[in-house]
Amino acid sequence: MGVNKNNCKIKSIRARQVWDSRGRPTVEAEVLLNYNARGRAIAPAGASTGTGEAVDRRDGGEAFGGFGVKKALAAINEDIAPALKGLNAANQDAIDKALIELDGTADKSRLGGNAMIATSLAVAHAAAAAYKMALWQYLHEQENSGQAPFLPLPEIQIFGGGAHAGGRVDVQDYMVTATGAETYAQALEWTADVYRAASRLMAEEGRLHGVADEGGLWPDFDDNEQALDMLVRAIEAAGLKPGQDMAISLDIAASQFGSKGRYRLARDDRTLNSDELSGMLVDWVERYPIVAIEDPMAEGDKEGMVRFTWAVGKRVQVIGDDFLVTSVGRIRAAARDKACNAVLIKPNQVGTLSETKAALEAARKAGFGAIVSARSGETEDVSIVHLAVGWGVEQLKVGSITRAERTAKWNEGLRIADQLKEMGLEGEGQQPGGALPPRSRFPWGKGG
Ligand code: 2PG
Ligand code: MG
Repeated sequence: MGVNKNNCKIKSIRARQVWDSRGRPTVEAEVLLNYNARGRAIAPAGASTGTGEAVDRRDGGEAFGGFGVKKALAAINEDIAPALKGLNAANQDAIDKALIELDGTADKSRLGGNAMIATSLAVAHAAAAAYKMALWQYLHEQENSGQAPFLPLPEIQIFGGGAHAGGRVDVQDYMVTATGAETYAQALEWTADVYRAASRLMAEEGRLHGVADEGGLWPDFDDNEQALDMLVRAIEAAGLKPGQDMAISLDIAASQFGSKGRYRLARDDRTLNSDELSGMLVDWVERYPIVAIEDPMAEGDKEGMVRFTWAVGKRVQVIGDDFLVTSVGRIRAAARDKACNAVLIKPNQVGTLSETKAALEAARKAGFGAIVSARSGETEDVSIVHLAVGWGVEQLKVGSITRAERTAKWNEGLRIADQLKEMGLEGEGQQPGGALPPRSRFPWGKGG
């Protein structure tokens, strides 16, 4: 890549407090290299988190409802900055190893997963800047896969529920995914049509309460299934064919309303055991154009996950989020047990870029699908889009198609699509607007 290693030496790192989409403080790290290449990244934050996630370090106490990040900022300024000074930012593995050793805990609780991921990503941005490349391109070159880069297929929220919308429905994310779209740009256009149609239908029926944490409509449904009917109607009202052009994808986030053996669906006023919840979801898969279900069971309900995957795993993606927490060990175990067939990849769940990449590689080795994902608390940071394109990940989940912290990511994908075209990197015969991954990479594209 022709850049003097010396140019990539870390000169300084500083942290600053910035604000996220829920009005909470969060951590931004800024890394400066010799000759002034610079990189910045901001840590996101979840609301429905898996217990196995890297610790999101917060100050507690009165200020900002306990969500202050002064200690995480101090960890960067006082511990991380001196430790990484002089290291080569282009050697991400060595940087992350240094971070992990400095932290010294299994759950990243000493420095804080938020301090660590902001630093780790900022280092990658700075190295890419030194090479005068966008982050996606820098990562793609390192992949050396010989594959033309493509844009990920978006999974986009239409209704928000669970912990993101005051529990008005129990299921957390009702999303659509444009399985029939030719390009990334078209996937976004179709989704915007569905969102608008859903918004109109909901308002007409007096079921609209505003927007939820990730920009999806905050709905008032009588039960969880009604939301599925509404989604199908909205897809049709947008002039699209449910199941062909546009399919449904759900994040049940079941840990939020139950644990092994007892799931309380407040909206439906019933309590189900693991078998019954699985049965309800299998029934939904039979009756609705659903192609993916995330965290169908609580994170500790491995038997439930195995049963559900056995029942529908050939046709739909069964995605582990809280269940896998971007952990290599958990992904391997899930593959061995056949407890799911896809993984959500969230860098802040694990705390460093190298460990995120390792999780992706473990997923690929297991034959799992992969979805790079934002968190419910987000900012203008668009790093995850670059990770998805640079690493050749098939899918991207960012929340809805409204609110700037969400559209910042979708829009960055549009810019990257244009850049691929400018650089002549789009594969032969591909449509402008960013090619999507081949359908054969998805369980629903394999015809059975
Ligand atoms: C999830 C995410 C995004 P949170 O559960 O997949 O929807 O939510 O960031 O709150 O964990
Ligand atoms: Mg989830």
